[in-house]
Amino acid sequence: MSKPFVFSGIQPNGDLNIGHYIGAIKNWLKLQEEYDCLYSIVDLHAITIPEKVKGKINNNIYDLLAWFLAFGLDINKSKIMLQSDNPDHPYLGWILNCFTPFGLANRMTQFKEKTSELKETISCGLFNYPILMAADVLLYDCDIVPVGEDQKQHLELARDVAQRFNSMYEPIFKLPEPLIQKNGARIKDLYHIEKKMSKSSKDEKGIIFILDSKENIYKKILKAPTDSKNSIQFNNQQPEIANLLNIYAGITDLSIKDIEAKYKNSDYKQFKEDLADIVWKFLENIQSQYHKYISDKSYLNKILDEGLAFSQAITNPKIKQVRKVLGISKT
Ligand code: AQP
Repeated sequence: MSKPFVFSGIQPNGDLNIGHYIGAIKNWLKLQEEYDCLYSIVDLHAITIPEKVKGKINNNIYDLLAWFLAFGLDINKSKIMLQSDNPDHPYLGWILNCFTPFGLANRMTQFKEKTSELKETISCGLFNYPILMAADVLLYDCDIVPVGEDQKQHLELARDVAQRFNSMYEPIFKLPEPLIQKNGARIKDLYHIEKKMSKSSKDEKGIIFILDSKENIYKKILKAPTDSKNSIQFNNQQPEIANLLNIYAGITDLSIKDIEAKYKNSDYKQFKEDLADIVWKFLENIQSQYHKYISDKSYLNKILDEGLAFSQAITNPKIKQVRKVLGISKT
């Protein structure tokens, strides 16, 4: 492989929102122009909270794939694979479990947050999820892993585990670098500004879904809470306006400075109306692309088959190498 390798994934555990586009997929589109990219629908991660995906995961998988294509992932540049199609992922995941000190895994803040939310129903799979993520990236000798702020700690764990394996056996794993987008890295819920827009949000009025109707988009944006300053400025004292500016910048590619200058003499109403127009025009086009792709299941299956073949061509030899180094293969 001549170019640096990129791996990233999204869980098929709910409907995508504008945050997933601005924080993840938009970045993927740029990366596919420069790097060898493999994007994954990480369904083995999605089942770590089985009650959330029960009876829906199959549809979610195809939806996610159709959204990827609708946003512009180009299968001539990027490959897309379904994580559970390739058993090398959980295979290496198990091996890396054995190389992960419990104390290290037990430090993951995301698990602690989820524990307080899910209480006694929380699964061991969710505890081990960062180790499966380590396997996802280490299998491919990835150079770059685009992640959100909240995944940074998991990528550090992947590096620690790789280092532990490398120093104990042989240096066969490459240490991946995280790539975190600066602006718009985290789009917040319009109503709960302290939380990110998320698939698991229970209150839908603060989430702009990719498949939202025009009416809903206008309603959500125009009614989004703001402060009383009536000044369109990006700062910590105005988190709601800062969030709307991030969405505006994320969709238009204008800089925050340029948007602030454009709305220097405008009120919130004008700004929100323009933002609703911009978001709807963007999503209207994505939605029509999505409907085209989702109706062609054989095409979607073909993409996943190609993604699997591409992925296994890399991971099968890697697993062979891991087994050999560990001494668990036939001699
Ligand atoms: N609100 C957001 N703003 C910016 N980026 C976001 N991402 C998610 N929400 C936002 C990024 O999208 C990718 C999705 O990864 P994931 O599906 O593995 O899980 P996640 O980050 O946990 O997404 P959700 O929606 O919050 O799912 P739940 O509710 O299941 O936890 C990642 O790159 C993420 O940073």
